[in-house]
Amino acid sequence: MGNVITGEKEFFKGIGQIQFEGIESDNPMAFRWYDENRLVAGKSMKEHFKFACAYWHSFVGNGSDPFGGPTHIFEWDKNPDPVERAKDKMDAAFEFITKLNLPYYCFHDVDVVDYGNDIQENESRLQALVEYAKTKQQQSGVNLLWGTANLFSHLRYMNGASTNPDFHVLTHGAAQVKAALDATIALGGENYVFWGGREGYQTLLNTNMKREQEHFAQFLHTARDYARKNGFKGTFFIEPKPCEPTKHQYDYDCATVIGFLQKYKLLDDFKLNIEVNHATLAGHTFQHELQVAADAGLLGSIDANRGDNQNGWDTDQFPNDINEITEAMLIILEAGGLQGGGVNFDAKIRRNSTDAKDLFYAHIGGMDIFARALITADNIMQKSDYRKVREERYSSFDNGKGKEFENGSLSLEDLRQYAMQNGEPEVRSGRQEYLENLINRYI
Ligand code: XUL
Ligand code: CO
Repeated sequence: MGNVITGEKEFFKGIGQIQFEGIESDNPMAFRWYDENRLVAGKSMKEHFKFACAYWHSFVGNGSDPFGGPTHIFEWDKNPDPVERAKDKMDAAFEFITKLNLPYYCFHDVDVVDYGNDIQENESRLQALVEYAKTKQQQSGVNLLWGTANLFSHLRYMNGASTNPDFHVLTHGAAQVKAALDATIALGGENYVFWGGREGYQTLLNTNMKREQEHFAQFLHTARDYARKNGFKGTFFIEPKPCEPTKHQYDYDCATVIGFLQKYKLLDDFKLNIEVNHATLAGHTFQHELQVAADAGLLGSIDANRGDNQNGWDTDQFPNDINEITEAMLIILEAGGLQGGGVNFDAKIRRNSTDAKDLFYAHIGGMDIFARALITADNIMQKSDYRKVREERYSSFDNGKGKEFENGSLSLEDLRQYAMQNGEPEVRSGRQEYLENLINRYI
């Protein structure tokens, strides 16, 4: 366990460091499954997950929604000076992160410190906070999983940033990405994320989709070149999302992004950051998106949250569905883990969750559900016939004519000949209910 780091003031008073107490524990402020040093499938839980706290939801998002203002009144949001206020917020952030023993955090530039309209002033504010964060990271051992730039909130980005029809707007996005990359590099950030906030369109009536996507690709190449030139060794992640805030986002889903990365020759530097609620908005399951990324060798990182089965928008709730996360962990384990990334809680407590403890409950629940899912998935892989059932389903391709087909050595006439000689195929069950029960048995 690392040290708890507080500033001059303690913000989460009366809450100590959260401990692992095991499944017999009745303490809601303890981990029941997440034991960072426990080895599962040859790696500690800490290494498997690389859990990260999302700065924006936990320390900036204040419970406001389109129908009402803030309900989360932050003690750290009081100082009138933007840099001092940002330092208070960072004190609160590192206190929270170290009390939960989270090994990582993630931020957008404007989460860390408020930006105005002066590029140089914004850069100097961010640099001041980077210096402050360096000390905090050293004291605590907490690391930056990824940095990013918010290219969607400022009014200038209402038509996108790198896909904006106005070149001038694109240059402001570039200035922000440069500063966010500098900050990520200075803090030893392990990855850098591009979520295409408003990179999409509202109507094709005013949109040249092809040109916008070319600009997007060129922008990514330019940012990549800058970061590499300045010593960034980490991975860039694209985070797919099909819609919201724009009607149609260019990074629709994993398959779309993989095609884009291939077309614009970005596969050497970019992988995917997959978010649960973005997957479901795209009409997929989280598992589907993970599998698409894993099959392409691009399973980089995860934004953990969940949607709501009745609501069609990005509710960003904390994960709590053991079946969904167990199925996800099966895919992640089979893929050999996440490539460079971790599990970032891109999730927010509800507008009416107003106790200081609520943010702790939310993260404890999320970490425990992943830990329990990992243990379950590993048991399924080790002890059950899960893999065997799946492999046997394809066994007709393992040898003989099936293998020859896979190798590309059979013609269409050869295939016809096989069908003629062998008559009607046997009826074979897909055994879905058997497999669904198997998952529940191991949970
Ligand atoms: C928005 C979203 C973002 C990205 C980072 O839906 O997921 O918070 O994760 O820009
Ligand atoms: Co996200």
